[in-house]
Amino acid sequence: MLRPQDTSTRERKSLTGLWEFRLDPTRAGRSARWFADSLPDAVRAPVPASYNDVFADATVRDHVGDVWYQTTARVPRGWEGRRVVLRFDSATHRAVVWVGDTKVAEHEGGYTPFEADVTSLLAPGDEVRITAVVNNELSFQSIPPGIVEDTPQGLRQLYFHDFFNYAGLHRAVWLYATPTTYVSDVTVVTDRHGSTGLVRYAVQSSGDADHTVQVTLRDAEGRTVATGDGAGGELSVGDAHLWAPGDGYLYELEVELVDAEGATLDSYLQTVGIRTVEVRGIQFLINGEPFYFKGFGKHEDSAVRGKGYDDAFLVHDFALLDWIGANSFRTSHYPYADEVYDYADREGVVILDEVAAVGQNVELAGGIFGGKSYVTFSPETVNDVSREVHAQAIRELVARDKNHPSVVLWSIANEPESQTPESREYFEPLFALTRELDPTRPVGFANFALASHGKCLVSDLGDVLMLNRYYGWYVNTGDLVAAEQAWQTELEAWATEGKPIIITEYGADTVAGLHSVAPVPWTEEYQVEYLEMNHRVFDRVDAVVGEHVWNFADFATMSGVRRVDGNKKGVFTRDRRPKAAAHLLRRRWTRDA
Ligand code: GCB
Repeated sequence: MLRPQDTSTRERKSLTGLWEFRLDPTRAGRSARWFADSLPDAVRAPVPASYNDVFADATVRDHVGDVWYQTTARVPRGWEGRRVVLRFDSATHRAVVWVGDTKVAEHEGGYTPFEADVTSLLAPGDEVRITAVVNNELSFQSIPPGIVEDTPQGLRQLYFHDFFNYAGLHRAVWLYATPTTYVSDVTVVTDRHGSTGLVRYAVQSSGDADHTVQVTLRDAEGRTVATGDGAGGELSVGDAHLWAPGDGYLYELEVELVDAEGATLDSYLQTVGIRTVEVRGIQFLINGEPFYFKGFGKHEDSAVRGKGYDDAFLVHDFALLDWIGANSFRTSHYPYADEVYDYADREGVVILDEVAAVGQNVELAGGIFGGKSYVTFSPETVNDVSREVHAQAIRELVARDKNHPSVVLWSIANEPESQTPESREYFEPLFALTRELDPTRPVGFANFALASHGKCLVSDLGDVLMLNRYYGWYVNTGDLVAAEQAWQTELEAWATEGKPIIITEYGADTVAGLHSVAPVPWTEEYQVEYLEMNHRVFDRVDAVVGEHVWNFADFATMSGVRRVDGNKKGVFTRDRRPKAAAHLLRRRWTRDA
């Protein structure tokens, strides 16, 4: 799905700011048609932000069900005769949207955009009412899954993943205008032959006007380096400046629809990083060079705004990644805001892009969170309907992120049950789908400890092995000697598979400022020794091609006996101050720089 843009033929208007907002605890709003007028009894809430923590009110924080957002916007007068689209960059976890009294969109899944052509509902110069009902309930048929319990005290949301169920309008909302004959999709795939870069492009367009497609590729200085005609083709760039980790060099492809007189009907700008990605034997190659992933599993998480996108945190987090010597991160455990990928493209930071399938493992969650026991994959729990929701989430992820050079792998789940025949049956078609949607990027999923080597029935479907392991934390707690041996043994077993291994999680909860002479769990000293132990193990196994510490920063979770004000495995605190481990990682990750 293309982004809203300002180009010579397109304009966009951001609708971020304060919206009218209210909870709907009795789910009255849909039948009472709250969209049809000013939202009754509303307060004001920021967009983008999770609504949970902005009010000093536990009822809002813990609300289960519908909330309503409403705003009014003036349609620019210059948009006469244009196609006008309303776009939500996300609504967590699902939404229905009305313009005036007309329902225009309905979307399932909290982390990908959706939009509606609203041209016929607005007149340029007029004010228009936009209403969204956003629902945060998780069920076995949602990604991620959960269970809503109807208790005498009200609805309670249980879920199987370890981050707070923040909800609301987490990202920008836009009105944008395009010509009525317009570019509707662009796909770019890059390759190289010697020093020549190849840019294969495919353009889709819609609308009635006769047109042809012209493309112009410009370098970072704006010089034209290649041009092409037609809806698809291949451009050659002599002596190409490749996109590479640490060198986010971008070309820009201008896609134009041109009429018979040569006039431009529409112009869309697509950034292009020329690079290749390949798994060969136990290596992960970017531009033919072995790449070693250094970085983190992250979260979109900060105080007050929750999962709300924030420019300042974007720039600051990338500055910290650079400071510490990280070259990559995983968008654990859901697709992040578009702006994050744009920034990674420009900074030359590598991304493992993950869909929101986290917690399809009720056995694990039952143990960790004290929930009830269920069977993960069954007709009553994660079933064929869930798989279709999961498949759609993968389609939307690939459609949104396919052109980002920073994205080098699709991660189609985090720690699902993967040691049962049912799990293999569930995942086989999803791997096939992802490869069909994008044959150019490796596919994987993050494996969890109970599906260890020899037990996991899904790992062979992936191009790389992605392991989340907590030797020295959840097992061998406090005993780093035993942990080192056990970890080494398991890793050597995985190495016999002949695939590259990325350690996608290893970490220890650490309370900033808690110190001890002896390496005692929860202290800063223990986190340092824990990481050092892991690094010794990784450095002894050739197949390990990357290490992503869990987590970049402390983050909010649901309450529980194992969580003190959230998950404390951050190398930075939630407000992004370094723990001692940050300095250790900086030494390790910058030593060859
Ligand atoms: C995991 C999960 C991650 C948790 C982490 C932990 O394996 O993938 O979401 O936050 O462990 O800290 O327990």
